[in-house]
Amino acid sequence: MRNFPELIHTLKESNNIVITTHLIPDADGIGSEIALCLALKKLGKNVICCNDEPLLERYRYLDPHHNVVGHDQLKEKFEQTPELIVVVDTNTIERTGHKLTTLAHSSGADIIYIDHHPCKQHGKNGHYIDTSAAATGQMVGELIKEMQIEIDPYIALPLYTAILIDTSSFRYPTVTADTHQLIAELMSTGIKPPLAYNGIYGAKKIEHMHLLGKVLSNASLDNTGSIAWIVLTADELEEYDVDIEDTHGFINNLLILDKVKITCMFRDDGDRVKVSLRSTSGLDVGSVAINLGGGGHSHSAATIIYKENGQDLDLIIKNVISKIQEAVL
Ligand SMILES: [Mn+2]
Repeated sequence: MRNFPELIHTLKESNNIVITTHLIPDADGIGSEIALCLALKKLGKNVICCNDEPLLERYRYLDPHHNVVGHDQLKEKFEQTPELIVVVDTNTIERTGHKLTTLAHSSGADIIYIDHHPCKQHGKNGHYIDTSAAATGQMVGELIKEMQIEIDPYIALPLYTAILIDTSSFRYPTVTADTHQLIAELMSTGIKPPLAYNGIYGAKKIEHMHLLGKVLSNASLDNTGSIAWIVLTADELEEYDVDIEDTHGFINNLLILDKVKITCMFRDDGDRVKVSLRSTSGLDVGSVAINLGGGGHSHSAATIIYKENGQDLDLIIKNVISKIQEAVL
């Protein structure tokens, strides 16, 4: 729900502002917070991005002015008590981690959520929740435009990257003409796609490719040919020395299969299995994930299944695939 006037009023009335995002942040969370931070600085605000942990090396190109700190560095850079905490790309304070949750409670700051995930805050005054938005980065871009703050290349690159990553390179049904309109405006500041694309997708190690090759060579298809899946184990991650973060995109490789409507990735962590789901067909994997105890968007969702009662990985896969078949085919 776009409630720009109230949101903009709150932003303009506040001076000491902390922007944060969810734990283990992705480029949408990080890009959105950096862009909003730079925009609010142009209004003369005392503002900083503070996450549970410092920025990972791979995202530093988005933050040349060092506006993002980990919570433990906050005091050095930001002495004031925040009046306002803006949470982007998630919609509960708990998802920002216990350090930020404690800060929110102890400071007594107001909290605003800017997010595109389905949630309880939907429709509540003051927050900016749009579950149809392709990325939080798109929402932040539209907010910055509505505030008539000039978008410069330092704001444009994190927003471009946020939208690129959350749409898996513009391939989901959530991508609209408005998305591309904003992308055009971002590019007109002079930023170039390779900078974002290579920063996110073009910085892998050779071990990453070897693991991807192994995982893809064992990809499976159900008997209808419309559901494809891959399996990744914690042992393989260790063996190939690949970061979990680097494996999130593995599932996207399945989306190129002819007639495939839904793709899954099962990551066996030992005592539990993380199940990621993607859809490029308009079929709703979000409700499938909810049925399995998880959640997410209609095109991208996930859940975690614990190996209780002796359930092994094969049984979990079989159950999940048949649940998907029942739900959407
Ligand atoms: Mn997002």
